[in-house]
Amino acid sequence: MNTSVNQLLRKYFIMGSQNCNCDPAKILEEAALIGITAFQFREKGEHSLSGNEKIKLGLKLRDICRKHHIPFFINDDVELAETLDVDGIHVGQEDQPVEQLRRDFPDKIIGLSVSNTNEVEESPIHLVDYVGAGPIFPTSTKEDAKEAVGLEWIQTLRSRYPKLPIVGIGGINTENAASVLEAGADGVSVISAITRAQNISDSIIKL
Ligand code: TZP
Ligand code: MG
Repeated sequence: MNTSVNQLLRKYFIMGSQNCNCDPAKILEEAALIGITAFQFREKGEHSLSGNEKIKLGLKLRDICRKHHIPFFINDDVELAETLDVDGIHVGQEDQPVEQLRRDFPDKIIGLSVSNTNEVEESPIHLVDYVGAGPIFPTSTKEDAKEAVGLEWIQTLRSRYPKLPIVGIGGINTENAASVLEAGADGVSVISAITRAQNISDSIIKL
């Protein structure tokens, strides 16, 4: 992949079937056509698929990404990372340790969620390719989301790590995306701003 990690974070779309009122493949096709820069398959929480159903959907979404040359990430699921031959893996603080991930997947893009200074200090930041910072704003998409940390969290991370690729997450929409970039993020990652958009194309263009 020729694009640098900070560039591919610019419009980072995350989705699982549980986030959709219609066919996820249809949503991803439109999003890919209009100009998302990365996609993460996050099949998680209430009403999410598992087993063969999850693999089947993952393969379908991965193929859409391949067709449009969009990097395909998996959330947390290391087994599926192999099966789907993903470009990258995103993990949270409670998931598989980054040290082990990096050993197992030396060439994949690895992203880690960080919500506060404590988590950053306890994490091997030098081993990850980017961090997901948030939740920046309140969100109801993730059932167990932590409390919103605000734009200050992006500013803090940026001043501490001038070169680290950072993507904001949580409650980001067409109205507030610019403030996340102004605070120092390389991009915005969104679920509902796309899956619940009245007009997906309009929404992506405005992000
Ligand atoms: N991690 C922190 S907040 C969040 C995740 C996966 C949910 C983001 O969803 P939305 O709809 O963009 O607020
Ligand atoms: Mg996780």
